[in-house]
Amino acid sequence: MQHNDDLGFDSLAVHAGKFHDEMGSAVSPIYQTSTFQFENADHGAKCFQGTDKGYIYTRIGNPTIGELEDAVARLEGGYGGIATSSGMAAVNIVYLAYLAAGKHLVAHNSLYGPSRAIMESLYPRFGVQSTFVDATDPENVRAAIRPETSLLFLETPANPTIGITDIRAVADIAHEHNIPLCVDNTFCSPYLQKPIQLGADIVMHSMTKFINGHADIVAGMVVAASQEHYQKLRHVMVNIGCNMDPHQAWLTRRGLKTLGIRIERAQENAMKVAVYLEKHPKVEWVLYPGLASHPQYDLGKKQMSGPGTMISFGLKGGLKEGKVLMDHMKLALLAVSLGGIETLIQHPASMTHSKLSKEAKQAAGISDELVRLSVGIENVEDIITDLGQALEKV
Ligand code: LCS
Repeated sequence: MQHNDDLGFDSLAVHAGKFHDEMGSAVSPIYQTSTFQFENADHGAKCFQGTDKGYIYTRIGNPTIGELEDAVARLEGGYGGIATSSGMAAVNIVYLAYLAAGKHLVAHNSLYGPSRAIMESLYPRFGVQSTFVDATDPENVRAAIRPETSLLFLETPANPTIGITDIRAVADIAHEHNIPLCVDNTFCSPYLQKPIQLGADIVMHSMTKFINGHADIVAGMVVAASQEHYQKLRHVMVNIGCNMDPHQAWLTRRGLKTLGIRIERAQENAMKVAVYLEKHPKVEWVLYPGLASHPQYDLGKKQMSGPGTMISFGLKGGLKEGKVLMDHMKLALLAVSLGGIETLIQHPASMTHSKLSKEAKQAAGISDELVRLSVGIENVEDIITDLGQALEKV
């Protein structure tokens, strides 16, 4: 599975993973099948023993899903990919592969809500402990490590605080302690950030976001840097049964082809929107990795190839003002999720992070005035006009 790619990112995004099709179709067909026929009993036995690479059953492997796994793994520079039914399924197979009764997770305190919430509500039932720290200072990660720590987990930039963590610094700490590091690369996609090159052992994605990019799929991916990690993770996915469906994989593979150009356009828009918001009298602060005011601006420039399309900003006022803004947006959709071609706006305090206690919200840096914007590929003048008219109502 290891490749030495000399193709550029966009060329790989279009072509990587494509398998030979006897009909010569330009686009790989969808193998919409749950099971595969063996030629005879011996062939069946060899497939199960692994001495023949033939397909067996779609939960275990399928050519359409395999094409997507191969493409994303190559874009991330990893050994192999494991596609999952959702981003949360990807998070869970990483947790299940490396955590067990008596083991301990150290993670960044600002994660996508459920990635953290399950560590507090579900995993303690199985004897798993966790510590959440502000990993934007890697020394906090070092200080939280215990003898039983068996996984480090980061999200950078983090959802929704846009805090940036130094992947290389945390990977060095992880490896000093012989602990694997997983990075949730959802906010960047491999187009903007390659955690494996920075030392991560595992990368995961909600492909619901940038990789598919069209807001019509829920999907996840785990990419392992080595064969050892790959086998461990695939074993969990196959046995938990959180595999992707072939049709979902085919649509996601199609979306992936335009990842680079979608991000370029949305990122160009996001930069202009961020500059506009920073000057707006009703906006208290703006967090965007492309603005010099971002606290980890230099680190972002170093480890990401562009600032991305996600902006968080604080409205003067708070909860009430945030809701007024939401209610007056016309072009931007008032919706959760991110990374699609359409601009989405949401208010974490009343939406994605509403289940967290006040203290947990505070610890994760989520204030009542925080508004999150996922900038799309529309004409930027229209996005700015929309924000402008809604801000006037606040
Ligand atoms: N990781 C990150 C960074 C995410 O933003 C999300 C979803 C997930 C994992 C989970 O992926 P899913 O199962 O939804 O594919 N983020 C969402 C958000 O910010 N709003 O709605 C979903």
